[in-house]
Amino acid sequence: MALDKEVFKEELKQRLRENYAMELEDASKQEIFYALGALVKARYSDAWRDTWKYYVDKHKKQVYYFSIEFLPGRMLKSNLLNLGLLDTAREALTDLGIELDSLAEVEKDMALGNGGLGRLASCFMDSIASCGLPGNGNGIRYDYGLFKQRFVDGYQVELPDEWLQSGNIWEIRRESKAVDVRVGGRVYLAETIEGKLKPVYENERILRAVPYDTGMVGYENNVVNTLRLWSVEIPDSEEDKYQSIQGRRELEDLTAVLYPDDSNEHGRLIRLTQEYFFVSAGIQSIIRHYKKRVQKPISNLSEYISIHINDTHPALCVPEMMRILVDEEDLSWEQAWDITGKVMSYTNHTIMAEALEKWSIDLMRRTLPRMYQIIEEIDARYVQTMRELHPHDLVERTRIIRNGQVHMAHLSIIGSHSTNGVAKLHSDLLKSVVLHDFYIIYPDRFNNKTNGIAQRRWSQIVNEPMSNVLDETIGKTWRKDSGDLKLLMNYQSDQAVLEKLAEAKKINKQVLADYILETTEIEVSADAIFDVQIKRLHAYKRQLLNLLHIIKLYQDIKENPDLDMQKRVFIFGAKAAPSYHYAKVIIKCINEAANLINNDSDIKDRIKIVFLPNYNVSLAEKIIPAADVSEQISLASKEASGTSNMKLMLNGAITLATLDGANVEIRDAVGDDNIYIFGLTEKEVYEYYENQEYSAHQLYDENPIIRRVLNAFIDGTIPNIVYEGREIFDSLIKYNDEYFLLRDFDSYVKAQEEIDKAYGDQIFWQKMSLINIANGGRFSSDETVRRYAEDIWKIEPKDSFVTE
Ligand code: 26Q
Repeated sequence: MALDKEVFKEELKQRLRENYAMELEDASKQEIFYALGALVKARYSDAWRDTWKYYVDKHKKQVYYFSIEFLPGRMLKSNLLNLGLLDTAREALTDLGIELDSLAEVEKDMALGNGGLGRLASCFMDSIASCGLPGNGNGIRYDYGLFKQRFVDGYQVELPDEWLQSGNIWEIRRESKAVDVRVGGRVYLAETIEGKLKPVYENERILRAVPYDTGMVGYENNVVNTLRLWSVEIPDSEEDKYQSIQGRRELEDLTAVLYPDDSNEHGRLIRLTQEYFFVSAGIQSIIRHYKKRVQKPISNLSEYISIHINDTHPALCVPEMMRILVDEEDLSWEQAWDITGKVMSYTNHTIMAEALEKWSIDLMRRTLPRMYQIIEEIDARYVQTMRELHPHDLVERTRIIRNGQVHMAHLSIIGSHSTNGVAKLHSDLLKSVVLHDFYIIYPDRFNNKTNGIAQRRWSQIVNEPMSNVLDETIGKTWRKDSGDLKLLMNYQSDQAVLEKLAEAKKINKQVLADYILETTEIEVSADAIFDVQIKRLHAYKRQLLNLLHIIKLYQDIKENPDLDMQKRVFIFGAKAAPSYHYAKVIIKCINEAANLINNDSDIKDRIKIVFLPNYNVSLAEKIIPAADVSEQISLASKEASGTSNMKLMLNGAITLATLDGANVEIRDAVGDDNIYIFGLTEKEVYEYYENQEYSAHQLYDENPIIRRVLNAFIDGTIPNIVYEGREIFDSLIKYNDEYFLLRDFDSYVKAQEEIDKAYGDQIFWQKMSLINIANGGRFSSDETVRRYAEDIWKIEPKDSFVTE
């Protein structure tokens, strides 16, 4: 696989001549990027075909990961790294007077996801290939990814993300693999000559689903799996039905945009059609492949295929598989149901009630009539079976169709053999609270799979200075096996190593400081603590608690101008769903507080607020290596796992956290002395829910510091937020502070004070940082997908490889 630097240069020049009829000297960055992309793609195309052929020839069981979101970000450097070409490419380009990093910036972020769930799917794609596991992704090729965020007068403004404008080098359109998807119309059952009931469709619309495949390149193992994303088109046979421009538009809109809401379901018709579209296309193409290539009886399907439902958005996998097995493959209902349950597995990513998907019967029946009939049958049989085994009310609470709605989580659990949460605490809460009823019925189906991250991307690719220090200190094996980061524990008292790590961090902070200056015109010092909160904006994640503390610091300094404290830069990155009013109010308030504080000469640069616009994967890659403090401050029990917490610790940031999601496991990994924990525990939160004795108003009345901070929102201290400040104030006082910010405030402030003190002792701080890096390896998504493979999917890695 190795490629000589000189050969690399020649090939690049050759591609430029062929594709652009150009010499290197005359080519733009854009053109060089595309030539390089083509070169990289050519390097893995043989392995891609061979991998596919290997799975077919060896009758390998494969998993298909169905997800309505994938968030890979940029792929150039990751592909180069995995092909073992990163150093060669960098050196070759340097010889040609080109900087790889600036070339890589040409690539548009592939942002076909909102946040955690979509990014997790992409980390899994990397790890599945890197572990040599037979697995593929199935999703939607949105023409527009998640909106681009700008700030105008401190308000969020959304702009379209035109990521496909100059083409996408990584994808291959596979017209020959297109399938038809039927929606709308009416379906009734008619008797065939053999006396069977078969569905007859009337007035339905036919959508053509065209797949675009992208190679998922494994790390130095010659494995290339497939991410298949579907795009809608109008089939030739339907051309005459779409005479009007408007009719065409409506259809073509189906895969035009990603829904930008990661926490609220809106029950929109297009969304439901999107869900069915990629589910039906995906399952049809799996079955077609099975019949054509695997060539085993359909009754053996579960021995060769496993389908994963990533949150409930692809829950229609269950009835769609039933439809194909019963309507098209002529299996009995019982046999089809048995197969479907064995094939399907489901991950839950949230316990927030408002994010649980439900569709009205009416909408479901109108949009997907055959799906609705099948769901009704599943529901009726579920009730019939369970009635004999469980109390009436338990069966009623857990059935799929209830109160005029179809419950997608119920469908996913009932129609699969495995339901998992994404961190220990989250999985326990599913069993004890959120899905407790189902746990009584199906105790064996519940399990935990703690999330993980693509370690190579989130260390080697994004943080070269740190990676070099690691190489010098513990050798290079950690690059392949992140468990070897543990070796770093032997150096926790080695002054020289601590200093080198600190220097690496300083370099990263200076790079970020330069970026901050360039994009926001705010000057920050790389000597300050870089305190980072990066995630979607949501009330439960409590960015507002962070802001309350900053306001307190501001007021402290105003009162005592000589206050002794470490310099701190508070860095935010967060998009709000366009329809999420309260989240947008918080953005405005952070931006106005930033204006106030950054320009107040009394503050003398001791605190700065930087809200970087358009947080996405690429921006995360800039921020994470430069972070000193990782803010993971959600109300305990609300964040299912979190994954930026893992990325930040791996890069040596110290976690400041509630005992929520995977923070609990991070604490277990680094020990109490190397993390700052504060706030209510999940148990205490639930106790408050039971006793209903929380009074935010009382805290406001009794605590002068809280009072002064909150008053800053309504007394003009923070300018330009007359309405927004009032809304914040009311949400906390009038509406009793749903997420217990004021209850956790004191303990948060205390933890922040400890951090301030700790940073003053650099050796102490650097040691904590080292311990965090050393223990980051346990959160590798390689490990996570191996557990899915063994416990749930029952798939095996490709046996040992011979590298050329
Ligand atoms: C549902 C219905 C209608 C429209 C949109 C949605 C929708 C879309 C996206 C609901 C939820 C999401 C995304 C959820 C998500 O990202 N959850 C996060 O998943 C991460 C990976 O497991 C966890 O680490 C985070 O804790 C969790 O919040």
